[in-house]
Amino acid sequence: MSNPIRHDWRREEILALFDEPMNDLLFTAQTIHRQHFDPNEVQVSSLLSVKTGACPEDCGYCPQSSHHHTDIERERLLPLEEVLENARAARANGATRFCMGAAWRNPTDTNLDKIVPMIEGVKALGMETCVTLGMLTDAQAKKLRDAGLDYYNHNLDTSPEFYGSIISTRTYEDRLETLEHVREAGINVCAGGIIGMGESRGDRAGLLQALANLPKHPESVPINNLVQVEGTPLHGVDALDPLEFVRTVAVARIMMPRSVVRLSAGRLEMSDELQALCFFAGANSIFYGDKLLTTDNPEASRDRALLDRLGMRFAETEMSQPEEAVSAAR
Ligand code: SAM
Ligand code: DTB
Ligand code: SF4
Repeated sequence: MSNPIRHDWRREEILALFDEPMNDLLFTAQTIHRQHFDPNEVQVSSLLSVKTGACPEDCGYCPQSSHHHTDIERERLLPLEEVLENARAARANGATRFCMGAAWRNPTDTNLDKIVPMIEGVKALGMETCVTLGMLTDAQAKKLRDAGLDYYNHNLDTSPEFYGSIISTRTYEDRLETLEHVREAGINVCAGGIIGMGESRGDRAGLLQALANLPKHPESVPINNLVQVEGTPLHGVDALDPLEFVRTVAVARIMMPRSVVRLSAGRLEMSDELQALCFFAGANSIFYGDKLLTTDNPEASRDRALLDRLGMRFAETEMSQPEEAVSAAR
């Protein structure tokens, strides 16, 4: 059975998937998942905030925005050696990709000159590299490509309609433009969003529609469950039904069959059983290590124990395979 890679999803069809009985939805998602991936492998990335806090943007979910009053200790750009020490520790723990995040609206060219040696240094350790630095110009994306960057993370966060209720300092169009620059430069795209921000199911469908209808599906799609941080405007918003999170992962898997879907922020609050369901729904990547950017992630030992119980293992670097190769291997 083959399913085409589509870029013409309509909102009603996506909502119809969300509305399916859970067992039907999960069965379809897992069937598609198996056509493209080893179902027992998970890609592991570790995160490091290389520049924390004092961000001029007003993203309502984010503890690092200077518009909110949170307990974040602001930090200048970390020295190269400290970044590499963290990357070595992540590698020793089993991570294959190292993602560096900076609380910037956009990097200046001087900022970028300091990020380039970090990318080169992490690559020299034999790890894949990812950075998330805010908006990029065309020339900046090319500079990152020339440094050997493997992935650029830039999330659409939510549907175009809900976006303005969460962020006022930049537009959806701004986000799409950066994604275009990253794609044109030939860097792998990592783009996803956050759910549990008080959005409707229509908004969750709208986020997945915007991602899947990009000219090429992002290679990596992080689905974050909002981490509620005191002092941010979204602190106290009604928590999402966990099964709705599983549904969102399943619909993402069906719509973007070859993308690696990351069960991203918010795992600390999830039971092992809920995470197992997310893997069954088609999630095949996690952030691994005790910390995300500023908030906590499950301890590495808990994740290893969970994957062990599930009979799952860490993937080597390249996961996505052409359908023929997987079928031939069966
Ligand atoms: N400043 C850059 C940007 O916004 O693109 C890069 C860093 S930013 C912290 C990276 C992503 O983290 C955001 O796009 C958002 O999707 C996610 N994020 C931030 N705060 C979060 C939270 N409290 N819960 C879940 N995800 C969050
Ligand atoms: C993504 O989609 N989630 C990560 C990563 N990309 C950069 C960030 C999650 C941040 C959670 C809140 C924090 O730790 O500050
Ligand atoms: Fe700044 Fe990124 Fe946080 Fe928005 S999500 S406030 S851009 S660090």
